[in-house]
Amino acid sequence: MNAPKNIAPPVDAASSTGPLASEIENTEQPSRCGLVAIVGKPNVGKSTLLNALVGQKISIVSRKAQTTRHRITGMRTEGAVQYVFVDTPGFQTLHGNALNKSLNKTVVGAVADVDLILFVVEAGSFTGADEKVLSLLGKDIPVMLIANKLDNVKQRAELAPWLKGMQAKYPFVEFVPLSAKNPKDVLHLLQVCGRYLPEQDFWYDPEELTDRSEKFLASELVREKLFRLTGDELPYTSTVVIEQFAEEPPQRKGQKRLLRIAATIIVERDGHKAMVIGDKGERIKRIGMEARQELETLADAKVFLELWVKVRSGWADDEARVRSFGYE
Ligand SMILES: Nc1nc2c(ncn2[C@@H]2O[C@H](COP(=O)(O)OP(=O)(O)OP(=O)(O)O)[C@@H](O)[C@H]2O)c(=O)[nH]1
Ligand SMILES: [Mg+2]
Repeated sequence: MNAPKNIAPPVDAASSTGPLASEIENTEQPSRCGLVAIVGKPNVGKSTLLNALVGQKISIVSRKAQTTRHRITGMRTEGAVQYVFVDTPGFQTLHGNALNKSLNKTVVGAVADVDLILFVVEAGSFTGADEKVLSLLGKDIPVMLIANKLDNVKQRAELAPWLKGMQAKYPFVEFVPLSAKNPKDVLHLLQVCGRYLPEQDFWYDPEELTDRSEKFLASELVREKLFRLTGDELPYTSTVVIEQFAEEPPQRKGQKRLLRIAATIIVERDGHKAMVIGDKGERIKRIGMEARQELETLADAKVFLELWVKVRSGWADDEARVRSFGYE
């Protein structure tokens, strides 16, 4: 087994020795640029980590599994280094329906041809679902173990034997226990990732944050609010389709452009539809309001957002429907 090059110190020590943003910036060096895929089982904090690494929320997050359903690219340029991070859906091991097959296809596609893989688990835990994801990773791309949610580990000393056990499972190039919610940990990880990127010119304009369109972000924000404001049953059986997306220039100088959006929330049953609409339409109103406000900030535009709900039973089992709703 290859010995790991580095076992990152526990988070407290890492925080105090972590680099400052100014230390990462060094324009004298040749430019580096590369792809870093973030993979793991559902709900381990991959999207939270992507957003923290990019420094802007571009991938939706919820406490429920199966939040991310697409490959989402987020860029960050610091000095001579351009990081291109790829968030992926949590790898599904439970139900083999058409939606889950599509999610897994996205994961498998995303780990090919990258420069580095961040394999995310919850610190101190390694289940069959984690094992399944690890088995998808070949041995020719460097893989870092990211032990996330370190803030949930009360006894830090217990992590050392767990990390040792992890060494035996795969020749990880680095072991990084961290909390995706701790900015110092994230900056430390960013610096470590930079070492694995090849010397080459940037692919994107340094100002760019994502390759995803405003239309896509709009549908994702509606889905996030839907996930956050409804019960546990709904997420697995719902999706959002943008029916209309139009951009209008500012009417007068000093005003913002206007995005006129109509979106349909697709659910599987009439009972789910009632759940989304809520008492006197309260819930759907709130979903729309929260999604609109966030999109206005993200897109720096005025947004009109109209929401509808439709029942399409069995859509997640129907391959053609799954594709027509925008999944791979
Ligand atoms: N305590 C703690 N919670 C975290 C941390 N990182 C993420 N979370 C929480 O974990 C939950 C799942 O986060 P996500 O980022 O949506 O996880 P994911 O792996 O992208 O999930 P899927 O897209 O469904 O596979 C959310 O409630 C996050 O707030 C962390 O470092 N500490
Ligand atoms: Mg996610």
